[in-house]
Amino acid sequence: MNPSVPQVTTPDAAVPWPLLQAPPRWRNIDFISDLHLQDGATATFFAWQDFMQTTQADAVFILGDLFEVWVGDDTYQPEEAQAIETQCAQVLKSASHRLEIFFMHGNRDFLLGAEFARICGMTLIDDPAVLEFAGQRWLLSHGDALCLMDTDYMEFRTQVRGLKWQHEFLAQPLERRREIANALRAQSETRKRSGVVYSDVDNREACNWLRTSRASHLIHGHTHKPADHELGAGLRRVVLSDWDAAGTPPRMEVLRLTLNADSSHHRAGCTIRRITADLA
Ligand SMILES: [Mn+2]
Repeated sequence: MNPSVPQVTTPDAAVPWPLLQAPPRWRNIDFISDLHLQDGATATFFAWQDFMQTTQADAVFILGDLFEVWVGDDTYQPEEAQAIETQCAQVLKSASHRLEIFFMHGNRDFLLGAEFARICGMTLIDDPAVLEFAGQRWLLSHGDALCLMDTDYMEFRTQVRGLKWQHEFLAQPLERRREIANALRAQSETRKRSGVVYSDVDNREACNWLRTSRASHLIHGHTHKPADHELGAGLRRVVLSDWDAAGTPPRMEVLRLTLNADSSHHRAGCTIRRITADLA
């Protein structure tokens, strides 16, 4: 067994989610989500590429929606050099030689499969997953599974995360899958324009998850509402920002955990910071 590779274990029956033990050599861990990369969004792609090439972190956790849409690993055609899938695969693969990359599915890219992850040199992790770092537990999630008030979406989510739906969807020709995905995105755009108020993460359920995993912090994305919420009883919900490097002001934020210089992994001690990607 290679001790430099993080081990995924389930240490006790009480915690139903995978536990990821950070190796002792990790000093910095970066979290990003909701980049929504797609053909044409070049400013955000280049900002992210720079970040992946230069970050000082030992590990990068991508907590979902790296891609705006993912309709199957066969969208990756390496001979299509300009396609977003090809460009991202190159960035991930080259970064994976100097740091660990973990990928959690978002609601846009939940069909990203083991084969593409392998090509990119990244490790797929479940949603949620528990990370042990700096003597603490950190609960990681994309966040959409916690938006309980949006009952329509929760129903849709249950359906599309099921094996039967995924099997049937992936059996369709690529062009048909792209059409379906475009129709779904158009529907979601119409809903957005109609001024519908998007439901947020349910704090009570977030607390339940935190207590179940015996973690103090939940780190998630999805809502595009970066904030640090105090949930009481020492529990916190830390929300990542989405990325838009062409926005005013540009959004390209990284959440970084840094082990305090005087602490070992067995004693609590790390700082949480939000930094812009070009300073990571
Ligand atoms: Mn999302």
